[in-house]
Parts: sequence; C-alpha cells; structure tokens
Amino acid sequence: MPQSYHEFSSSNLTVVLKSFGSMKQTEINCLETSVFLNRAGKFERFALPVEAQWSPTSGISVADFDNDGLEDLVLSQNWYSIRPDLGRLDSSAGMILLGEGQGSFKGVSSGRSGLAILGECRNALIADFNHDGRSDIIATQTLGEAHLYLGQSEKRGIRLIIDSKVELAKRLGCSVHLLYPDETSSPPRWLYSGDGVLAQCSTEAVLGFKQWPSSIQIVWSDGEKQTILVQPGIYEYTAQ
Ligand SMILES: [Ca+2]
Ligand SMILES: [Ca+2]
Repeated sequence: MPQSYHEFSSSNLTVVLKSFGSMKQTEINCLETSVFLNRAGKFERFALPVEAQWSPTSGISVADFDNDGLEDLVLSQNWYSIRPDLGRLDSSAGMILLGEGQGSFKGVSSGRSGLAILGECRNALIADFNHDGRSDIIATQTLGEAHLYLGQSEKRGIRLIIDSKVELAKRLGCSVHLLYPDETSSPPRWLYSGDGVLAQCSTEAVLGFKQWPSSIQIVWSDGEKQTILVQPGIYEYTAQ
C-alpha cells in the first residue's frame, strides 16, 4: 500500500490493486430493465420490450391504466448524471407498458399515451387525483417542472380508499385484490411506505377488473384479512 500521496501518484493500478490482496470479481451479464415474477419459490425474469430499453429506468410504478384487470407499468426514464462528453441518455418521453397477462408487457407510444416527460424523471407517482376511477400519474423532472397526467381510459375502475384512521403500521405493507364470482381473482396490489425515489405510496388504489367483482379482499400487514362486498354499480369503497 502506498504510504504517501507522492508514492500513490507514481504507482500504477496493478500495484495499487495488488496491495488489497485477492478481490472478489463480479461480472455483469444482464443490463436489460426487467420484471421478476415471483413463481412459487423463485423469481423468473422477463425483459421488458426493446422500446423500454432505449433509456435507463430509475423507477417502475404499477397500476392498471386501462382498468382491464391486468397490471400495467409506467417507467421513469432518462439519466443525465454521466460523463459530459458522452451526452445525456434521454431517448425516452416516459413509457407506459400494458400488461398482457402471463408476465409480458406491450409498450405504448408517447403519441398514444400522451406522456411527454422529456427530462430526467427519477420517479413517477400514481394516484387518482380527480377521483374518477382512473389512475393518474404525477412525474417529477430533475430541474424541470412536474407533470400531471389524468387517466383517460374508457373503462372505470373500482376505487378503494384506506381510511386515515387505519393505523400506519397496519396499512403499510397490506395487499388488496378483487375476488370474482367464479372464484378467480385480480393480481394483488401492494400498498407500502416507499414507492421509488423519495416518494410515498398513495393510500388508495384503483383496481381494474375483467368481470364485475363480488368482493374486495384486503390482507393487512399484520396478517388480518378483511372482505368488503362489492355492490352492483358502486365504484367507490372505504376500508376502515
Ligand atoms: Ca391493464
Ligand atoms: Ca383519475
């Protein structure tokens, strides 16, 4: 190990690294932005489609934007913090991917989705800001304005609001899903404290559905279960 700045400055990299002894070597063999599906004891990787790989992704948020009962994604993309001579990695305008079931996703062009997040977005947050049963997006940009996109899907989803009286420890980490009359269910949606970079998860969820559900199932973070019966034509429910 060099003992002085002068000695360090005149050493080459091989000498410096040798002084640390044997080092563990790790190889990066996958750089694709991917989704890992929890398959009974192990995770199975699905690479997102090629258009999702054009720009680095900092955050992935889950919602059902078209309310068809299949979970969709919105990617927070672009990255400026790299060497100035390489230029910014800013090929994305923000991307929505519609879930197709079975773990695959289909990209939606910005022309169709309406997203125009041209700056560096570290995290988008999902909530139903106008309470119309369609998930909305608020996307922040580094040194740029925040964008609010109101969901325009034709189909309306079921809004579940967690009452503020439900204690935080019980609410954070809970999962919610819809139960259908044929005993099948929608994918579980998790509500948790962190939701990407410096963001807080919303305490409500808009749940899309394949068929009109019979109930909303809640599994609180302490394991306690709660069922809320769904009435015909009623789209908004509060858990307390
Ligand atoms: Ca969907
Ligand atoms: Ca909305």
